[in-house]
Amino acid sequence: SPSPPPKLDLSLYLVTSSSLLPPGATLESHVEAAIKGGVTIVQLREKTLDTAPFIALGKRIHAVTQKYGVPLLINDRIDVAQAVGCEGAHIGWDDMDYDTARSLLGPTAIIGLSVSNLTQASLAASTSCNYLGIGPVFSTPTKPDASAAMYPSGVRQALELVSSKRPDLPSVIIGGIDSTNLQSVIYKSRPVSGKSIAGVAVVSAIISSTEPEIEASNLLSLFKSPPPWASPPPSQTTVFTDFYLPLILSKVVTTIRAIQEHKPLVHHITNSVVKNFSANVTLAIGASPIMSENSEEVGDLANISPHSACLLNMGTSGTSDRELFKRAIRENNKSGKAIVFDPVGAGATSMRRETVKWILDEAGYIDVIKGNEGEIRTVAGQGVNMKGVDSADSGAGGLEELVGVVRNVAMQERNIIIMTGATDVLSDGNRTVIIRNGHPLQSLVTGMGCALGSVLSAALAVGKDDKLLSCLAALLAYNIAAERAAKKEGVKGPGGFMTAFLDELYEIAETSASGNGMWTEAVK
Ligand code: 3NM
Ligand code: MG
Repeated sequence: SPSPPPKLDLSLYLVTSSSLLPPGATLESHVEAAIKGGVTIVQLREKTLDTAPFIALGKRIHAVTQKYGVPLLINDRIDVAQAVGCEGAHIGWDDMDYDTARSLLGPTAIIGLSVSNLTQASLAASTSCNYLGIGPVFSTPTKPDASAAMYPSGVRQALELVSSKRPDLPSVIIGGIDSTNLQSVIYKSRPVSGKSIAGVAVVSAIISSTEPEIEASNLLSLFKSPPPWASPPPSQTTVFTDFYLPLILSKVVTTIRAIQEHKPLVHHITNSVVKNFSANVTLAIGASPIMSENSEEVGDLANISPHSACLLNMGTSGTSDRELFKRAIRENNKSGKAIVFDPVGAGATSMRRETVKWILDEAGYIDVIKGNEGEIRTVAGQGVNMKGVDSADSGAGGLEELVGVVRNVAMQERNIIIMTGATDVLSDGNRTVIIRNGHPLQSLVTGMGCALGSVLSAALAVGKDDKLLSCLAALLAYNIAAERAAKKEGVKGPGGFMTAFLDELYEIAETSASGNGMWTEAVK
């Protein structure tokens, strides 16, 4: 009996566009090289070809794909697919309807449908099509007339909807994907439950490349490997109780000891108000600060040491420097170094709101976002009125509501969210911790909030195994240093408090390193 058709492998899906080939290249040789590099399925998408040359090209490309056992699909044109005799077709919403296409191509043809929004996702999942192409993830010059960008958050919603209707239906994502953003898109689009992405579809990343085989091989290996920043997800949802306190306190000590041992580099891209204080805080905890806003060196800084992290603070003029932000995020993503993002004054102006949205949607993966209530609400997409960049801490909806906001954003961004205030809330989406340590004087010293980012970065630079616990350790050390400083003899206000705080942070670092007991204060 004939062997069953091979399982559909969508891992690396090449969509063609002859007009984007580099000078001198032919589509046949380019497709062949890409298949050698790892392309698992090919779609011939040639929008400007007349019927006869389209069929002729289809036959030539089919000869290539058949040599490697890779399926060939035709975009839009069911008649061309029939004439070529290839494995199927990909159709959009302006093309022939699915049922007619299926009846013409027969039950064994591979038919894929485009999905650009939730309505289409729902309709497509109610057909018996073989796969979905979800996109555009980002807006792309390759398809200027495409629908609005969905971004990873929109892709995830579509995947969740599809999973609930047709759990067996695989999806690929398309639109603006290349080797610099592939892993963060996959990571952030992963549905909370249900089926993950079956593959990535690209046009320009491979077609415009002068090294299609190398490019395809690189894209496939990026798709197949976990991203460098990923830590294994916690095995279960944990409610921290006092039962965990000894574990947490020992984590504080080991984290600070590791900072002392490795002296991690904290690359600050931060605002001009807090540079000096942040550098001093970084030194006091035992790490090594560098302040640089030069995009030429962010790559070197991300690779200079096995222990480093990058703090991105959106204050003052840095806000508009998207090129710098993007390079810093992507370089640190690539080397698996943590990025801490402080969306200072996020809700204050439309420029800041847009920058935050762009960072989350497009720039790459952010490990930790730390901000006050107004800033985190802005990150959550809630409209908030912020007058300045000082902490708001209104707690308008009560603690339970704040916890909900923090947990939801963490779940959505697949990262850690820290909302600071008189009560700090941190969550990785699964585990949520509420901390009440600290002192009111903290809000009277400028840079106290920003410099927490420095200590978080230092902790993450040495503790990637459980990032939530590393952040918790940093937050506790920071707030308990503040409590001790405020109680210190002679501290009458913000000025004395500021210098006493640096001393106490230093003291905590030193005593942790020497293994002396330190936690006589209650963790609240
Ligand atoms: N379809 P590139 S986006 C062919 O959203 C195509 O359905 C899209 O090209 C969709 O990889 C797109 O060069 C173009 O960005 C993707
Ligand atoms: Mg179409």
